[in-house]
Amino acid sequence: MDNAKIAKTLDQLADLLEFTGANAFRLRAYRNGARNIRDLADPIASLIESGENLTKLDGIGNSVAAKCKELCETGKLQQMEELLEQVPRTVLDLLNVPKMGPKKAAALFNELGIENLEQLQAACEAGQVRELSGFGAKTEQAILDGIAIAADANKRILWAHADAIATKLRQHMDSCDAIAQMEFAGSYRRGKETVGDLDLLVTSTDSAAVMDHFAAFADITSTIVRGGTKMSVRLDEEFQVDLRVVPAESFGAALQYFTGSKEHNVVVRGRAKAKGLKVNEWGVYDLENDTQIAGKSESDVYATLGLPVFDPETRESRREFDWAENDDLPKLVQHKDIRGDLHMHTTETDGKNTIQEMADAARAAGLKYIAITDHSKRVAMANGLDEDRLLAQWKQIDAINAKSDDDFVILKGIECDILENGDMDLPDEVLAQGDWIIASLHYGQSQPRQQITDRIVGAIRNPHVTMIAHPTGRLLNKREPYDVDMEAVFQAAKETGTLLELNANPLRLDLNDRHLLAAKSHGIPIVINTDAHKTRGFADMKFGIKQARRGCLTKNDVANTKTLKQLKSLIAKKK
Ligand code: DGT
Ligand code: CA
Ligand code: CA
Ligand code: ZN
Repeated sequence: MDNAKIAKTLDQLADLLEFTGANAFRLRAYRNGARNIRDLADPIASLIESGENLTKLDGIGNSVAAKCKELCETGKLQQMEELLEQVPRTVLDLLNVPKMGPKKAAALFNELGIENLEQLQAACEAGQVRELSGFGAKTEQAILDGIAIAADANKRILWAHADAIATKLRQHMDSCDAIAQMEFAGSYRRGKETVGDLDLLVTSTDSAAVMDHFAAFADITSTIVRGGTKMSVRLDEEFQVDLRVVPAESFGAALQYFTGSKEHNVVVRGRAKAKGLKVNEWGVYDLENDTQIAGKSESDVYATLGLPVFDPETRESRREFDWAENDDLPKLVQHKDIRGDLHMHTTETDGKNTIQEMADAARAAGLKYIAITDHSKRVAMANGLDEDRLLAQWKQIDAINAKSDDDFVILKGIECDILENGDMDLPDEVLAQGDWIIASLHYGQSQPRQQITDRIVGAIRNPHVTMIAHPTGRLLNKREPYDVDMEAVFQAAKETGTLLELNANPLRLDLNDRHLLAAKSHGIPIVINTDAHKTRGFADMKFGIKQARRGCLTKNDVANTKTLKQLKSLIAKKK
């Protein structure tokens, strides 16, 4: 069992205990343990195997250690099974409603008997929720607004999560001798930010052997259907994987078809028809005599239709067919193009590593420059920096740069909060002394559209601000974006030469793909940043790259592919 699964189970245990009114101290211990286990570099399972005493780890006491051991040895928790007899599992869905803490959810369950999202919706609509103490009409409306996001969270998982599952499944399938070719298709291959299910395609002459091997994948908890060429299973009782076994002469056609998107395929089929051809998951056929003329490889299929092999990330029927028409397909940005990372935190605020450690890790990851951008003082929870501490940190960065013996450079930055009233959290004369000033919004996120827009546009008009971080504030499956007029943001960014971020954190991926495409058409440079809070956070860059490709960005559209010199001239253009 991997650390993410252990952490998730401990969190669920704490949540379930909350519904039964268990003591707060125990709950905190489980939740703390879960958080620490998520951050751990070593797999808990192998620590246990090598006889390590888990209580030596930060935030792990006796009770958490015992639960970890039980989970790794038996795959489940006895206590959890017992709790699930008292409290239905669906009550956990209530916790996916934004701003719904475990206390509120427990009150809904215990006082109104609400066990799932449908019942929650009905109770809100009947005005019962507002009658509970600590709720009120406003909370009731907020819950009602949030039910859709909670329902979605049940259906789709983050791309990063799907990627972890796909990687593990691929490893498992690699040892199946009956498989000739294998590829994941669907939204996962297209790099969509959330994935509904995984679609795995293989070629083989022995479908039964492939399915037997697939069925032995350890995370499968049930088989939905097994037929001659298709098998569907559920992992952990929630996530679905579809396996399709196809003959080699159809592999390309199946890959093209099942990669989608549906909208992209509608246009592809139209193309075929206009040429007197028919295309489906088995191949491309001549309509006149019904003979197959392509299907073995994806490039054959597209070539027969007079089309290029589109990067999967662009197959959404947005601009790709126009680009193909004009022979102007963008060459999408790649991970190896990235030269710097311009948003990260250190131990000075809520990060886990020092400036030096972040710099060393960035060097090791092949970067040429970084910006240290800790929080400003408004973010008190993260011990945000005031003027004095910030200026002291910048001095320290000067000293580290001075004694460095290569050309790696640390830029002096800050992630300065845009306050509720629109002011910047730090004075202009301080911001003027930095190299790289990020503005972002963490408070007052539910203000009305005009107010939020004014705050962000106001920050863009500040001559010292070089970039807006996570411009819409959304958290996938957790929180809707702020209500902001993005067209106004793009206009102001364009006029002033302000850069916009694509935050690579798999939970954010903010800007989204459509916004990136819009920013690109305005000529606004995008910066792909990890917002790393520890050295391992740099690994998130790959999620940002995927999203940038979804937004059809080229190397030239991305500011942190530039040399430091080019980047500095971009910063100098800020008005
Ligand atoms: P997901 O799983 O909801 O994240 O999104 P997809 O795109 O992976 O959708 P999925 O798994 O239902 O189907 C995979 C691909 O197969 C889809 O992108 C296009 C193709 N496909 C599936 N069903 C249909 C259909 O009824 N019509 C057409 N034209 N294509 C389909
Ligand atoms: Ca799918
Ligand atoms: Ca599917
Ligand atoms: Zn940040």
